[in-house]
Formats: sequence, structure tokens, C-alpha cells
Amino acid sequence: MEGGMEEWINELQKWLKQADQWIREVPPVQLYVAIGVLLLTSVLFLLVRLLKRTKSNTIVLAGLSGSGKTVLFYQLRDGSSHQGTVTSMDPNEDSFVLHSESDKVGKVKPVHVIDVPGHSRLRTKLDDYLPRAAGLVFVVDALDFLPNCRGAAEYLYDILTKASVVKKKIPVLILCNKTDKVTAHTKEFIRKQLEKEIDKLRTSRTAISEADIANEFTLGVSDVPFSFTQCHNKVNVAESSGLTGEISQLEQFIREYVSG
Ligand SMILES: Nc1nc2c(ncn2[C@@H]2O[C@H](COP(=O)(O)OP(=O)(O)OP(=O)(O)O)[C@@H](O)[C@H]2O)c(=O)[nH]1
Ligand SMILES: [Mg+2]
Repeated sequence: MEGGMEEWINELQKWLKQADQWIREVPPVQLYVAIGVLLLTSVLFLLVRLLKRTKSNTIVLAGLSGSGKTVLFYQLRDGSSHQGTVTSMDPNEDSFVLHSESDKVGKVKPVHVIDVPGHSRLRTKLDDYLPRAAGLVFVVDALDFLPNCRGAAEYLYDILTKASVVKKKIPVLILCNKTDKVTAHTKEFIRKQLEKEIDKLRTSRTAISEADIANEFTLGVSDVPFSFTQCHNKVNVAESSGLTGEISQLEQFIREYVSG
């Protein structure tokens, strides 16, 4: 047993000597170039791996209860509304190729969609999902908008001041849903109203209060009326109808941030 070990060490030493001799014979410039190339490729390899890993395919759906998130979720996945009339008690979560792209299965990257219930006690789940979100869709009920405007603005304000959203500049799509009804408000109207409400919240929340401690960042530019264009992350407004399946603007947003 011991003899075997010695032999093995001898063999190794021979190899090392040979390698040493060989290295000495090679002109130093060639050696440096070889080492340089080796280092460069390994750095590039690591960089590509890192970039691939950080590229998320998660899209988070948030918004007040009843805005239509669950209907949109099923519309994206199955192309039907599933009549989600019950208030969700748990997040809906699935990875799938968008229904409208089902002819491209295997060619496009699946999207991971999470529908976070709007009930105030379940909203805290959002914090678990935001760190890996490639985009956030804030669904607004365009039909029953005015009575819910304040509530929607507060929820949106909380989202737009979260460190996880601001630091990673998570793109936000404000999706005015239920546009199948003629009485639905336009996206321009909804955007303006939300900006006004957020502007009011900004002044009321700058005083040190419990609500203020929860908000990690301040919004907009002080002394200037708030507008979504002041946000560090991209905030866009779009329209949809989950019920009738008119969700092309939502799908466009998803494909912009989860590349196939
Ligand atoms: N007219 C119309 N009604 C819709 C549309 N989308 C959803 N609804 C209705 O709105 C209600 C609420 O829809 P949900 O998808 O369950 O709402 P949600 O956002 O998931 O609500 P929570 O789970 O409580 O957070 C249901 O009665 C839907 O039928 C739409 O595009 N048009
Ligand atoms: Mg729901």
C-alpha cells in the first residue's frame, strides 16, 4: 500500500518536472498570452452566467380587490376568464407560455405570473415576490374607479416607494381594466386622478407617522405636482378587458420585460 503511494508520488514528480521543462521552453510572451486568454474567457463565462441568472421572468399582478387580477391571470394562461367572481384568498402562481403564443411552445420563454390578492391582509405577500419581479402590473377597476381612487392611490403609493421597486427600477404598468363597458373611465382620466391623489398623499405622509416609516423612499420632486414621469422606474398606463380577452397591451408589456 505504502509502496504504491510512493510510486504514485514519483510519477507525479516526473510529470511536474516535465511540465516545468516544457513551460521553460515556451517563449514567455506566448505564455502570458495563453494565461490572458484563459483569464478572459473565464471572466466572460462567469459574467454570462451571472446575467442569465439575474434575468427574471416573473410578472406580478397587484391592485385592489375586485379589479380583475384573477380574471386576467386565467386570460393570459388559458385564453378564458374562468369567471373569477370570488375574492382570492391565496396568490395564484404559475409558469406558462402565454395563451396567445401557444403556437410557439418550446420557442419562447415561459412567463411566471403571480396574482397577489388585493385584500389588505394578503397584500404583504407582495414583498416576497417583488425582489424577483421583472415587471409589476397594477390593475385598476376603470368601471368602479372613483369610489376606489383613494384606496388604489394609497396601494400604488406604497408600491412606488418600496426599496425593492425603486432600487431595481421595476417597470410598472397601470392597467385600467374592464374597458368593455362604455361607462369605464379612460386611462388618461385615471392617470390624472391617481397623480392628484398621490400628490395629496405625499404631503400628508411627509409628517413622521407610522405610515411614513413603512415607505422607504420619497416620491417625485418636492414642490412640483406629482406626475408618474418623475418616478425613477418606468410607469406606463394601458387598458384591458380581462372579461372579453382584450389584453394585448398587457401581453406587450410582459413581452417587453420577459424576452422570449
Ligand atoms: N366588465 C368586466 N368585469 C370584469 C372584468 N374583469 C373582471 N371583472 C369582474 O370583476 C370581478 C372581480 O374580478 P377578479 O378577477 O376576481 O378580481 P381580483 O382582482 O382577482 O380580486 P381579489 O382576488 O379580491 O384581489 C368579477 O366579478 C369579474 O367578473 C372585465 O374586464 N370587465
Ligand atoms: Mg383574485
